[in-house]
Amino acid sequence: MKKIFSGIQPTGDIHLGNYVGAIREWVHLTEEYDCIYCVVDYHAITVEYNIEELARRTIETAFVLIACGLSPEKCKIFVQSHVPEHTELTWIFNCITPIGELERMTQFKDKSRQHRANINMGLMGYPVLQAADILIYKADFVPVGEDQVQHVELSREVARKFNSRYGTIFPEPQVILSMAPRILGVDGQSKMSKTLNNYIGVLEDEKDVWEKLRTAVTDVNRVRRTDKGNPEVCNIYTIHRAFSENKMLLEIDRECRSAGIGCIDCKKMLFENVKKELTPIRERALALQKDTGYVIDVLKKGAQECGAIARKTMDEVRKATGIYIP
Ligand code: AQP
Repeated sequence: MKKIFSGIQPTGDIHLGNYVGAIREWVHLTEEYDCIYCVVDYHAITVEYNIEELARRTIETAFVLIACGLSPEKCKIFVQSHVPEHTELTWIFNCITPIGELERMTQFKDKSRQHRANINMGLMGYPVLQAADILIYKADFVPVGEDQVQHVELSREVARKFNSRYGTIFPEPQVILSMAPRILGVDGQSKMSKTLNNYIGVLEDEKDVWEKLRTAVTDVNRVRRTDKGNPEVCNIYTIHRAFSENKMLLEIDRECRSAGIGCIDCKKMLFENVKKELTPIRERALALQKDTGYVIDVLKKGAQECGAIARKTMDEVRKATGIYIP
C-alpha cells in the first residue's frame, strides 16, 4: 500500500477551507492508502500564539478530525511534538537546505508581512520541518490545498538532495491536489484562513453560519439584483462547487448569468447543503467533546505507531550521515 502523510495546524477553528480542501479528501484516501495524519503543533508556534490555548486547541483539532469522519481504525492520527524524531530529522535537513530556497516561499513572504515583529528562524524553516514530517514516514503522496503545493515541492528537493549526497533513503513525495484547492474567505479576497478571521467554522452553529454566508462578498460587479452575474469569479459559487451537486451547479450557473436568481437565494441553497453536511459532524464533535479520554487514547496509539516508524528512519539517517552510533 502506498503511503500518505498530511497535517493540520492547531491554530484555530477548523473551517470550510480546511474541510473541503483537505480533511474530507483525507477521509476518502483512507480507503486506498496507508494514511498518517498529524496535528502539527510545532508549526503552530512559528507565529505569535496563545500559550494557554495551544494544548486545548491541539486536542480539539484532533477530535474535529475524527468528527469529520477520519476513523482511527483506518489511519493513524497523532500530535507532531509527540514524535520528537520530526525535529531531529529537521536538523539534518536544515544542513542541506539553501536559505535562498526558503526565502522565496510564498507562505514565508506572506507570514513575514503579517508578523513583522517576529520573523523568526522557525517561520523560515517551516517547510524544512514539513519536509521532515513527510519524509520521516517515507510518504509517497501528500494531499494538500493549493497554498501548500510549493512546500511539498521543496520536500521533494530535500529528498533528492539528501539521496544524492548520502545514498537513497527517501522517496520523492508527490502532491495530491485537493478538488477544492483554494476556498476564499467570506471577505471574498484572501484564502479562507484560521488566523485571518474570514472563515466559517465547521463547528459553528447554524445561525452564525447563515449570518456569515448572508453577508459574504459575492461577484463585486453584480451590484443590483437585475445585473447579470459571473459565477466563475464568485466566492459563493466556489463554495457551492464543494457542497452542491452538478444539477444544482448547472442551474445556478445558468440562472446567475441571466440574472434569474439573486445572490440571497443562491446563498440560501448553499446554506441548506452546507447544513446537511455539517450537522452530523457537529453532532459527532459534541459527543466526542464529552469523551476526551477516547481522543487522548487515539493520539497516544498514533504516536506509538508513528514513533516506531520514525525511529527506524532516523536509524537509517544517522548511519547514512556518518553520525557516531555507540
Ligand atoms: N482556504 C483553503 N482552501 C483550501 N484548502 C485549504 N487549506 C487551508 N486553507 C484552505 C488546507 O488545509 C490543510 C491544513 O491547513 P493548515 O492548518 O496546516 O494551515 P494553513 O494552510 O495555513 O491553513 P490556515 O487556516 O490558513 O491556517 P493559518 O491561518 O493558521 O495559517 C492544508 O492542506 C491546506 O492546504
